[in-house]
Amino acid sequence: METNITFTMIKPDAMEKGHSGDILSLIQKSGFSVSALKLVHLTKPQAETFYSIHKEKPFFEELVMFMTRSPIIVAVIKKNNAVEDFRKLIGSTNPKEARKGTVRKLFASSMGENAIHGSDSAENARIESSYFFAGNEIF
Ligand code: 3AN
Repeated sequence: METNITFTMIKPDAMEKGHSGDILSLIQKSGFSVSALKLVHLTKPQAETFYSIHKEKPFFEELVMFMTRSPIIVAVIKKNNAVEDFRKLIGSTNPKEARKGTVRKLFASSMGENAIHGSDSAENARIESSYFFAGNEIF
């Protein structure tokens, strides 16, 4: 499995607060290059499909409502050891536990509204990238 790409989303809370430029800058300064990027406004079915792994969780409905609230940026980014290094850069799911300098420490406000997504495995990075950039051979 290729490990040099991962998939990210800059979530509605960060977009609404105008943090997308600072987040993309931090990502690039941390050694990632952008292979594909676009602005999308998720529909309810798209958000439900993307997060289907969480459909039994108590926060699922809240998560879908949040992710469809405003346009988001979705991107495929590249670097050696991308998945692991990007999870370190974004920080813990709970921003209160996120380490200093991480995206979530800097820009997230809560577990639900935590600014950014990063794939948790190389396989999921490929699946999630294909979901938004199907048929795209540039990454
Ligand atoms: P991560 O985004 O760090 O991989 P996951 O995969 O456990 O975290 O959760 C996916 C998303 O579901 C999170 N980014 C967050 O927006 C939401 N979420 C997770 N746990 C909670 C929770 N306890 N309450 C509300 N939303 C949550």
